[in-house]
Amino acid sequence: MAIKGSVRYFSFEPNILQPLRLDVSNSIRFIALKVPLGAIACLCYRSGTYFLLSGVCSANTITMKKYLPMIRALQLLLMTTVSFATAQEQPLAASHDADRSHYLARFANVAPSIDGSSNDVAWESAQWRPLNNIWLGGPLEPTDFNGRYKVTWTEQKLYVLVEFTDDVLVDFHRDPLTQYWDDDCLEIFIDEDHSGGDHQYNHNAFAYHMSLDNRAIDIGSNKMAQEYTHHTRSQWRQQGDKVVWEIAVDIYNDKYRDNADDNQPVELKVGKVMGFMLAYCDNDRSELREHFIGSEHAAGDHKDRGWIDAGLFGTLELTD
Ligand SMILES: [Ca+2]
Ligand SMILES: [Ca+2]
Ligand SMILES: [Ca+2]
Ligand SMILES: [Ca+2]
Repeated sequence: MAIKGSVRYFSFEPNILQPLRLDVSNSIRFIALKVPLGAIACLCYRSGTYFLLSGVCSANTITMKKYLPMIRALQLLLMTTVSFATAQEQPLAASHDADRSHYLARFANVAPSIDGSSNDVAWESAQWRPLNNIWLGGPLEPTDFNGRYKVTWTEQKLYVLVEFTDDVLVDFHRDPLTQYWDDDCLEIFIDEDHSGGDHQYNHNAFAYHMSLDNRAIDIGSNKMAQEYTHHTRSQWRQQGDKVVWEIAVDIYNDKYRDNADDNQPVELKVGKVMGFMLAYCDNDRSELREHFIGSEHAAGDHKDRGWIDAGLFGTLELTD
């Protein structure tokens, strides 16, 4: 017997099974039927990767206490299958955290002018997304920081518009390569092939730290901070109580070599899928940044890992 269909949880206690669902990638289908204790059949298929529990029994005749061993067995099997799927069939999905955002970026017939004004036609049809996940720091007042962003693209470049309120703008470290993350700065994370994975000392992905003086800094393959300002064009302006910041970014793949003179940006096309994420380091008056706010949800206690792990990035899909 094989069953395919939408996700179905045990109806009598969904909050028990919900955590199991959260443990795995969205792409792994999970199907559970009502089963009698002691007669559980769990099968994992290579194609489609789903669970099949066979048997017949009315769930409401089983007490929660009796059901727990089955749930634990299911959890174990679920995790085993996730590992199997990672290796065999789902390398992209399993390399990312669950529940990543998916942004559909519309093509710009006319590229936005990078001038700190959002009155370009290309921005009119682009969707706003919030920049509102606190990765470091306590609760945040909207006047301290709040922000949102849009993305559009041409064949040559990706364009990012960020609009935010930050009550105090600071650039304490005037050397762009020194403690740049403790000044106010906007981080743009790009993983050209949506591979996920480590990018701390390589160019599997880039994490451009855009400083208030429009420079782009990331760690190079020599494990030192490097300037990549030549990958970007950046301009922001204060407009009322908001900063409007536009950045154009050349997209490089993981073959990029520091100090080589023949690196070529990738040409962008409809249907291309990249890893993408934004973050803002907000410092107003402290030695270290006071808040770090990202566009993606970061689970667990260790939320500041986007600069190492491209699996935290969201998905950016280029559309027409
Ligand atoms: Ca503009
Ligand atoms: Ca602030
Ligand atoms: Ca990559
Ligand atoms: Ca600030």
